[in-house]
Amino acid sequence: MNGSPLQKVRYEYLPKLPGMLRNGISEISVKVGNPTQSVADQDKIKDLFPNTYGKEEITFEKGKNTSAAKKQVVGVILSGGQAPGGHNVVCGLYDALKATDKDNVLLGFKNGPSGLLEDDHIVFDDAYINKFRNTGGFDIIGSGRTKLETEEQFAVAAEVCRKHGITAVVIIGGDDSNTNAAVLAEYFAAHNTGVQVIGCPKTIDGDLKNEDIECSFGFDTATKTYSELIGNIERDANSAKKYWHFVKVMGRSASHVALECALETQPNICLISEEVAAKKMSLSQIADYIADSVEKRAAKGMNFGVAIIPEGVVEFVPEFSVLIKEINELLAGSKADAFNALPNWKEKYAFIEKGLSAESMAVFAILPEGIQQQLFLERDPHGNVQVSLIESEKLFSALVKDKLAARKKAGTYKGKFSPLHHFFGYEGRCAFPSNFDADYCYSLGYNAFMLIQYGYTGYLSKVSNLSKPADEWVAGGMPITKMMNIERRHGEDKPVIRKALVELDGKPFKYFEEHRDGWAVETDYTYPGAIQYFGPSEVCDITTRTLALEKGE
Ligand code: FBP
Repeated sequence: MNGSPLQKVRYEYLPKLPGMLRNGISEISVKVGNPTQSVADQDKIKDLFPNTYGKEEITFEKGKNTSAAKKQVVGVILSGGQAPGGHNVVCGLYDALKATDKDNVLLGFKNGPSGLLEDDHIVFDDAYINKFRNTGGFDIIGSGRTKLETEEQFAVAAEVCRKHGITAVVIIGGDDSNTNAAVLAEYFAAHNTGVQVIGCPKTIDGDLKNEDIECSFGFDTATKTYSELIGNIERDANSAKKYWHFVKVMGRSASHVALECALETQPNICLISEEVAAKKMSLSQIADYIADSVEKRAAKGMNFGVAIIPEGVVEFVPEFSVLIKEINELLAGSKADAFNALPNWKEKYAFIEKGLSAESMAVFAILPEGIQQQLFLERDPHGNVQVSLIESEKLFSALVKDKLAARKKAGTYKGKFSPLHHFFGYEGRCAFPSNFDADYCYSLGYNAFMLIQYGYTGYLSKVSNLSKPADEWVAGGMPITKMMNIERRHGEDKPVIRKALVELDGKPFKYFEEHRDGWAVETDYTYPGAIQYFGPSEVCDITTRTLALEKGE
């Protein structure tokens, strides 16, 4: 088989399953737990999911397999952004399906949910699957962000399933995709299609987590990859002693990725968006907070440092989100054409000055020109500012530079400030999965098939006790409706899985809060190094600091 040396040996890696799934398909029985109810808005969710609501939590255990013998034709979909380990979910699903009956069939719908709607699929076989074992990426079938959410789409999906005799669909995705998996399961049940739907929790962002999902897959590998890079940068900073590095990390709105990287690397600064919102911090206050560290370190002769900036932070700065709303309003509909027709930035600036409130203009005016222009140029198909494209690492370093210039004038600061900028996101999403993600994902896929085989629908493949060695992991399933509540989305009440932001009273943040003042002025960097695939278990199999702290370890 072709590939790099690591790729070849990773093909051979045998992922570890939870103890109760290790004795072969014939030795997996089901323990049915208590009926469940949704985390909030029980009556409304029950009304919306009459066929799938309130089902029992289930756990697999060692015992005689009592599931009915039935030929299974399963379709699998990868949905949304890439996350390391996705291939192994497919491999685990395939292996369990084939071990149950070699005539079972696994179809992979290509390029995300649209593959199901367009009936664009491949049929997996050993030769194809084996090329993807324990590798990163989603290129086994591709992924996409089409949402499966309308009745028309569900009807098309039902027809595609009928055509191929599909008995179950597995959707591997984040909170939205799993919400949609629950809605699809309900539709299939209500229309007596006989097609089951099972979800699997994916996203590097770590924001699909709750009392049932300890972590989404991919978070471990992505944060280890970013932490390796941040650690390397810290060592460079501590060697050269001349740059301040501003590192933006992916993670969308939540700051789980930034926090985990901070716990792994002990940088001088790490912003946490959820704290910025809770304290209603302004851009100027954030800049002062960072400048304080720069100044204190400079006073000790350390004109270098590392600051981690979470991708979504600017959305959490109250004055900035007002500014964004006003800009969206300013360019709504045909007003955008009038703006775009203006010949140069000077005239555009005058247009903006006229249209924004005095408060928002004051915020706009302190932004570096590059960022000001980004706010007006990078717009989504609805004409809204694409906040995720804002180069917040450059924004904050520019604001800090201004603060330091003022402090220099006042005579309080005498150092040198040379900032460098980095954005780590795509670098981590397709890394070779860590042993943890390789094992977790394979288990999720294997387990998803057991849920199918035992006839469950509207369930999420659940593997828990993850901070312990894999043989102590607990495999089972949870009705997705249990994780749902009603939220306002696009002006309508919708049943959704709640996004998990960083909890400011949670143990990971508390640990960070306790230590960060020291990290800000000292140089207490830790260097995680590259992910290790072979070697002692305490080096190779350990998962995140976040999970360890959450579990009180
Ligand atoms: P998911 O939520 O789909 O898992 O995607 C995560 C993510 O990597 C975010 O961290 C990031 O903001 C976004 O995807 C980037 O999206 P795209 O791949 O479309 O550039």
